[in-house]
Amino acid sequence: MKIKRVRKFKNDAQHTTPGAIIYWMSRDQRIKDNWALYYAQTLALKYQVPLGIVFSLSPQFLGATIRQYDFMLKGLEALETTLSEYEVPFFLLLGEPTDTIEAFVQKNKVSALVTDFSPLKMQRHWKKHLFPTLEIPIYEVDTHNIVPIWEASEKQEYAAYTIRPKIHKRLAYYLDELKQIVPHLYSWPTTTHKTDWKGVYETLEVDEKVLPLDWLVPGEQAAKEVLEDFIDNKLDVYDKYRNDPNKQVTSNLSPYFHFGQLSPQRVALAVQASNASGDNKEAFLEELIVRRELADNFCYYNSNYDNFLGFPRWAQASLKAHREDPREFIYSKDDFEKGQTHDPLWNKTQEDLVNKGKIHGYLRMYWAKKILEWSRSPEDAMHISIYLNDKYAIDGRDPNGYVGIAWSIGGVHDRAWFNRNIYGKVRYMNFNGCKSKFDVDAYINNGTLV
Ligand code: FAD
Ligand code: FO1
Repeated sequence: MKIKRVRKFKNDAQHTTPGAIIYWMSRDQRIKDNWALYYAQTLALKYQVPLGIVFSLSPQFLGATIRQYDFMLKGLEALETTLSEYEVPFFLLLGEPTDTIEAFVQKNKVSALVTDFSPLKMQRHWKKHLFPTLEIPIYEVDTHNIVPIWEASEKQEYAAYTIRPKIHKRLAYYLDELKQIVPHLYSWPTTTHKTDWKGVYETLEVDEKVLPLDWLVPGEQAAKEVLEDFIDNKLDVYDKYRNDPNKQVTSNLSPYFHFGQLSPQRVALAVQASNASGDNKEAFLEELIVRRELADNFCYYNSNYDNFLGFPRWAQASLKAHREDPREFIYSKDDFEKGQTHDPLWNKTQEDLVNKGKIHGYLRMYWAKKILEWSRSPEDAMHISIYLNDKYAIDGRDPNGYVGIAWSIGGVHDRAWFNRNIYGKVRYMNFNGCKSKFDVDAYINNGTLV
């Protein structure tokens, strides 16, 4: 394993006690292909101590509903079952990590903690408050990005063209074969119990009206099957049809990435090894690696990733200059949420978001840009888009989501276009543009995700 994937907090903290080592799992909820878990076991074997996985379940999380919690919890339940083959117990702690982890560490005399990486503010807030309270070695492992975020670039990148060469330069080194944990040699010192999964649902304080999805199966095994199906049946036409919502050739892997049920590095290796043509591999790997890791880069280096202040200066200035432009249509959050606009294409995208939990990638841009066009201000548009995406999308509250919305509304990672009403210099999209790309009527009448 490449050691620069790991960052140590408190460089002076030493392994002084023979206590167990824990992996505090958050973003990367999988056993296979998980560098953080692998590193935790490497340490535990070195110090000849037990190993455990701890997950701290918040009763609410950034507007998530039962749709996303159910996907996550079903994945974790399957993970707990598989983990029993490894002599590594799984502990689901109820509450915010800032309340649960320290108590767990004290009670179990934990000797070191390993965790995964996320660029988002909530996880950073947890770590900022928790880590100073722990007197043990703490390691953070980036097992989500192929090139660890702190290795890819030391600053916020302007666009794909600036990060691409940096990532490509390091790819041969970091895109190596993944390593797996083995059954652990040292047993957890106290009796451990299986999680009461039914009881866990009762602790949640989330909206239960947004129902779980029935077309997408959660968990590592399902993720593997979706990947295989993509490679066997879709990758070969990915480049040609990925922007056509009627063809549905995109991978639908984003929910699995979001919850860490699948490793992007595994997907990159599998795609590279496939028989697909070079163009298709290249088009897919550009999205999977460059665009996805660019989104993490933006959120990591710009804490305004979810608001107007995160937009580039040219976009802020031109959106400000067009703030008072008359709007032909203005809709409230409620109108948008109910899909009650004058535009049947937009209403259909919103219907997909609400009912299927996912809008086709090409139409996600149209969806957010029209929210800008039909809102009172870009700030309102950001707020409404993030609210809707995070409430209904199965892959919501992800760096890709914040950046996709900021790209659409605020020109993040894009260039200035010519000036126009409301949008200023932010790139415009319209209904006729969609008509020239795909059969809009067919999508409105029959569009489906699978
Ligand atoms: P595929 O085309 O199969 O792509 C494979 C993988 O590449 C994706 O799973 C994703 O990890 C990555 N990828 C693809 N497109 C992008 C992109 N534009 N930026 C960064 N990474 C990309 N993505 C989310 O994961 N969660 C979101 O909440 C989300 N919200 C978005 C909102 C808007 C307004 C926009 C414009 C984009 C959003 N995206 C989001 C990015 C992108 O649309 C999705 O990642 C993609 O549609 C997921 O479907 P897929 O897995 O079938 O994609
Ligand atoms: N991470 C946690 O560590 N604990 C949680 O309770 C938790 C809930 C949750 C709900 C919805 C969701 O979309 C994500 C959630 N995550 C949780 C975090 C998630 O796994 C990712 O780390 C971040 O969203 C960053 O991508």
